Amino acid sequence: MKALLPLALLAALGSLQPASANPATLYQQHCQSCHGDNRMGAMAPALLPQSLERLKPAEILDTIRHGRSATQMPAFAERLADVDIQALAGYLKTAPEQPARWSEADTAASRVVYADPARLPAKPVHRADPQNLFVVVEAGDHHVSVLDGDTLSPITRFQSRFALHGGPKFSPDGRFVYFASRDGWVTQYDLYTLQNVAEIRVGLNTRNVAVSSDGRWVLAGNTLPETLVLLDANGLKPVKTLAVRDAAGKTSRVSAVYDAAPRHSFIVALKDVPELWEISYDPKAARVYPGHVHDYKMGEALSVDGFLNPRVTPLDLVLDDFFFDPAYRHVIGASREGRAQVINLDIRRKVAELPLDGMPHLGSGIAFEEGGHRYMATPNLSSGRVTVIDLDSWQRVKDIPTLGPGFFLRSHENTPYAWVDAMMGPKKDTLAIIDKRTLAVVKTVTPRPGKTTAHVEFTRDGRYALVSVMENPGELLVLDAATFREVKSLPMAKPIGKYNVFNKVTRSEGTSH
Ligand code: DHE
Repeated sequence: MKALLPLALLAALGSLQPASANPATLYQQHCQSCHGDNRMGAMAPALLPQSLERLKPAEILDTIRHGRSATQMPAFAERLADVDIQALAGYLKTAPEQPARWSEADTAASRVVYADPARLPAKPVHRADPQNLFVVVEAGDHHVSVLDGDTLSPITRFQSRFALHGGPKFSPDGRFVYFASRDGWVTQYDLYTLQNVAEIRVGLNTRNVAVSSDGRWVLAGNTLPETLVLLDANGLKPVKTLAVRDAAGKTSRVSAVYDAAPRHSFIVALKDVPELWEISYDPKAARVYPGHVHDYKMGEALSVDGFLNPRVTPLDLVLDDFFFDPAYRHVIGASREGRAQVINLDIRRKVAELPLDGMPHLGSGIAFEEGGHRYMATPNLSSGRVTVIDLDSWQRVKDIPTLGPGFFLRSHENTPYAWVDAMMGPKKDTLAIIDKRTLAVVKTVTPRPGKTTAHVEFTRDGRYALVSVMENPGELLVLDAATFREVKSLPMAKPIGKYNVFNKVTRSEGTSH
């Protein structure tokens, strides 16, 4: 008969956990050589709480235990006790002992030039139409594929920085494409010679970049540190860094930066203060008030050069997701709490409130004309419907029911249809096809049952829709835009976004800019 241990002793034994080693020491011994001093990133990505906020604790544990395939991240399950792995995972979610800093000098020192922009050949080294290339971001193994848009076949594939996010942006002639990675790297890539031109790390955590419509500037918006970094678009030399703060000195993370081509300016959305900034890159820009617009008193001289300096529009709440009307005169902004407003960028005031309650994903909205009216349509992140708004009256015209909350909506001038996913809900494998003339769903397609299918971009002529099966291994599907039938599939590693040079540089109204 087994001896029974007293209950109190059993309880005490159960609460005894083997002690873990000091996680800071574990980090130095096992992680620092790749992930950098103070966890700021080196040849491997930064491991700061801000860099890891999109990962669930179980995913962090899994990566430490089993490594990451197709990268140099090894598995530690055999090398470290599980209690040490857990301590390390917890440690990575806490702020580092030394606050993470990234200065202008760090930015300047990080710049790498791979090819002298002045010596690049004038013509492409490939035979594809340079205006009809697609750039596809593959998140599964951090690569980018470049496709010939006529034959829809790959012409090259190259490794990118870790975790590219947001749309890559193109120079006005479509020759260069600029990528931003979540951990601060900006890359200029030449689509003629299929090589990197330059790279620079502008911060520790970056939202996105915008390229000026005159092709001279790249503006990067950061959340860590809270800065905007202006770069020369030809070679990525840093030009200036702006600290992002309000009149009272409260700093703000940047939510996103946009190029407002007709205004010759960048628009900057802020995450933590109710302001919208506009930075003109027109050399003839009117002078602006020095410091902050809140301090401005009528009659005072406007004494700072308006060129490349911010002009502030005060808001009555923080808006951080935006849709611009085609003329870039108005911007519809949505707050995290689900309120939406229309701001006129000329008079710098709110001109309408919009009843949008499904968490609209305005950044993915599209504009179109129908029956003499100008509309915009947006998917909703918390509700299965596409909301259509009349751009003249700022009225909600219709909510089109779909099979679930969606992330991306896309169309093209040459198709009567707009395509939306339902990737934020259980029907993540479906795409609803909406007729822009009747504002009704005409077809729902499920090309790969059970697999997340989203983000459509059309070919230059609007004949085919390219869709991502966002799995690893995943696929890039080509569907006929009129019959909705599949015509081709290319294997890819979790393709996310794809971007057609022509649609982007001509600012097709059915896609993002
Ligand atoms: Fe994005 C664009 C914000 C999560 C894929 N995303 C953008 C833009 C913003 C934004 C502001 C527009 C910038 C631009 O294109 O220059 N995204 C956010 C978020 O705030 C959010 C919800 C959370 C976050 O931590 O950032 C978020 N985004 C995601 C994803 O989970 C997606 C699906 C996968 C990923 O790679 O992270 C994702 N976002 C994208 C893509 C674009 C994008 C593919 C560009 C769309 C385009 O067609 O231009």
